[in-house]
Amino acid sequence: MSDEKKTKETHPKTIDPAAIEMLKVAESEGISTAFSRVDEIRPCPIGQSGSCCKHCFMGPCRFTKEGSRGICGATVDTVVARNLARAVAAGTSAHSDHGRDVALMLRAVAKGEVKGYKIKDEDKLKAVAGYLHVSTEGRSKEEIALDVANIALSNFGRQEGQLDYIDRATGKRQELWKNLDITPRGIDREVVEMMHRTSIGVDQDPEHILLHALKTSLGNGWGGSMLATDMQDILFGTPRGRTGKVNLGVLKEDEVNVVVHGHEPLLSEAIVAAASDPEMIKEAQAKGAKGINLAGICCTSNEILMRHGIPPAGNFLHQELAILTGAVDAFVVDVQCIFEALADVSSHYHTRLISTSPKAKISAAEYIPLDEHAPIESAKKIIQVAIDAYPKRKTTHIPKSYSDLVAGFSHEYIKYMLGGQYRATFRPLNDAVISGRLRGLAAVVGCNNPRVTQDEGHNYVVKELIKNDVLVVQTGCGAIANAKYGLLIPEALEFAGPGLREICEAVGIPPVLHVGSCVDNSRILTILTEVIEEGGLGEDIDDLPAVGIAPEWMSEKALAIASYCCGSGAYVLFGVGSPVKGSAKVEEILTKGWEETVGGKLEFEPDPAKIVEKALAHIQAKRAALGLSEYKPGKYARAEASQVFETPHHPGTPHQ
Ligand code: NFS
Repeated sequence: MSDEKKTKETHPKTIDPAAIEMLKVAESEGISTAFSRVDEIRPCPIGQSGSCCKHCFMGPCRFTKEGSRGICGATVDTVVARNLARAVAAGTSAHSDHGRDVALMLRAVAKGEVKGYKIKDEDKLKAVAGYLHVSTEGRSKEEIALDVANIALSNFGRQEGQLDYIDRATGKRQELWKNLDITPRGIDREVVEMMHRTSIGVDQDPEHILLHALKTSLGNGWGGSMLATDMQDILFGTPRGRTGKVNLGVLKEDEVNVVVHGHEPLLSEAIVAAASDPEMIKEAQAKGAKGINLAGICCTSNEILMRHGIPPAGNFLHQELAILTGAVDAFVVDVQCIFEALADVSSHYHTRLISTSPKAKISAAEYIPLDEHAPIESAKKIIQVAIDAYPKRKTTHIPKSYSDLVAGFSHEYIKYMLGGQYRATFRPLNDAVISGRLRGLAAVVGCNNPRVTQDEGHNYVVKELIKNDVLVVQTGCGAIANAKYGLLIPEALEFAGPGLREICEAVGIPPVLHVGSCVDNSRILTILTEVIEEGGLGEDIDDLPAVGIAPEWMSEKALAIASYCCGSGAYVLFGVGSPVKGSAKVEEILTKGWEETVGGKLEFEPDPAKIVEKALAHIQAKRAALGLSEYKPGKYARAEASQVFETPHHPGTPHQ
């Protein structure tokens, strides 16, 4: 106990120089942030381990002793399983409700009801129409898009049968899901059933509860999230490689700074357009600013970074820090991962906090709702608020730290990079893994969590993996984390092992690929499935020398992602701590149990060094099972450590 206490009080807050600088500002101005509040609130050890049942008002029942029972007689195993299952349902609902809104927007655009938005990516539309069996012959893109949107919407409320994208999984996986009866029928249906089963006195078998958690989460990965990704690509364009910058240093002293935070690109896309509108820029100049500077936080930032190169000002734990610079004129939020504390922090500055979603009322914020029929008009109103606020700026403190990055690695773009325009293929990637140049693949994703040092886990894990010739893809706040330390640029190959370096140099990609926002983890499912279909690496995702890691997770969405990755066959390692520590039985179901039934498993391992060890051991075991040549470090090392990139010190290192 005392050990645990000591860790919490003494671990450094962050490894990011920009954050360190801003935390000094917060301290000197007496403003609390998540970094300081985390010291004031100790997590309840019973709730933290999943051993508190609040599902009825006879309790809450806290399970503190071996063999104790709830008032209804529930065992701790049932309760821990229920708590995890509910988190998975909540996470699934967040991603999927986002997907629903995108489908509704696509339908409105197809009907010509949205001023300023049109279907941007016809190739993607046709590809998606193919998955959904919508005919394209001789039809306008609007006609196709209307069918696509309607079918997408039908996936949410479907009562029987299966989600349309289930067909996109390998044949073997589809068969497995069918046999286990975990093929999701309708996205909403599985979430509702999960809530029902975990209410008082229903499902009382931990394994059975968690099987439905898998089914629910598969409705996220192969449903809500995958639909969100696809419809966003159709509407706003499929990401392609582009360069950008990241961290608080992207804020500008002499321009109107607008920061967007949240998740859905439906409004932020319009804000990108409005911020470059010559009329708006003229307005800004009339107030003495040189222009309008747009930046982002969290996943809405990833969306506009991937498609427009708009710079992230930071990840999850940077949201308050951005406002503390005193240089943010408008801080615009939609849904998810938005600290309620933003209202308090912005009250110390001239910053206008603007909420935009009818789903998320923020008492102290101004409300400028997204007008679904005229998003650009809503965006202009928001930019105008920022322009009007600009002259009221007081002292500012913008850290100079920023780094360069490359983003935009949709699965389409990765295939294009590997094979070219006409032969887009994963073949070179498969061959590299088969020959042992690449040891394997890893997806390192997820949040920041102030219970651990910000970005330290992300940075350590990814650096170790690339050193060991593992190609890394990243999404969400993890991608922003490592972008800050220069790992998302080709210069990061200086940290890569010789085999990975050779492949990346030949193809012209960095060793760490930014695949997008958290709903874009569905792109990773597509990549893994296509890698399998390319041949030579087994029959299904659980055959691949690949792992999923979330070193600093905190949200229910992360648990939903972990579950669908496991359900799809992946080995997933989560850092920080275990939300199922209260039940050895549940821990066993998530590891041994799931490995036997679905081939994937979920393990919680707080030590980043052990995460890397376990990941590499898993990759090695999968290589051996496939009969691949044993990976020999150094086999492909060149005589001298020459580099294609001349910069001796990569410019991505955050500078103070
Ligand atoms: Ni993902 Fe994106 Fe970030 Fe975590 Fe929150 S922004 S949906 S939940 S904190 S990675």
